[in-house]
Amino acid sequence: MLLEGKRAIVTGGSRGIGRGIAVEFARQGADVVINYFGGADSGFSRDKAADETVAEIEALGRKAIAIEGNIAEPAVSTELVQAAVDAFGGVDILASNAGICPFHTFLDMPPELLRQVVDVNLNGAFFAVQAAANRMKDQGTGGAIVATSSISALVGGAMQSHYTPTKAGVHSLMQSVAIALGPYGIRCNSVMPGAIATDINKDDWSDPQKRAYLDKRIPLGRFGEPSDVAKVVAFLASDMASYVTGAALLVDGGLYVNLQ
Ligand code: RM4
Repeated sequence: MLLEGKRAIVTGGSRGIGRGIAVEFARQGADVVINYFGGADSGFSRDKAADETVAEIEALGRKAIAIEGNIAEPAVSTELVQAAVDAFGGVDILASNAGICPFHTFLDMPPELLRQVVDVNLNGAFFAVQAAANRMKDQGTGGAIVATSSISALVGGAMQSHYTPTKAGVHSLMQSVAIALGPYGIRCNSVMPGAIATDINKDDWSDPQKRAYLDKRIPLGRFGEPSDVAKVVAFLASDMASYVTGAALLVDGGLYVNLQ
């Protein structure tokens, strides 16, 4: 029960790593507002994933609220904070996690696709952090922010030239806000997940050759699960990490260091 009585927001919290984080937060004793994207063009069955996540959290005996919205819109972050205040009385933890990676070749990258990825992954993180941090500052009791960066903040990807700069950006954002928010007792860190099997890379890794190659490259010998990342996020969000801020933690089974 690392997060007993804490009030958390998780963006991109209905599926993938975000869902893992939301459920782990609840398991550790927190109530959770999850944000999810279910717009008409999202291609995802809108209420199902969010409903399932809410049900999972409630089954753990915690409260959960699901709020639909594109995190690229600053108003969505304001709404998330308001929802946490109305339902739980405040915000202690933000997991800024919403992200997209529509794999695409570089030379013919459409400007609109680049803008969309930057808007969601980087600008969206900025807005969420800003809104949550203002509330935490007003509460006067500190807080913890953990962003989902990526191994892709450190290494490139031919099909991810729009995406990897946003993950480096999220890492950098956490470094800057760690300094800006330290005086308010708000800790800001990021996790850098490696190869975690979720919807975001389902198509990319449907190629058995690519999967077999990655399997070989990961020293721990397996792809990660959302829960592998979620446990680390919960740790960084908890008082166990009371003197950790501005840090980035790889959660990749050793993939990054396995260069040779
Ligand atoms: C990651 C990394 C993974 C990929 C995801 C979408 O940060 O590159 O391998 O599956 O992005």
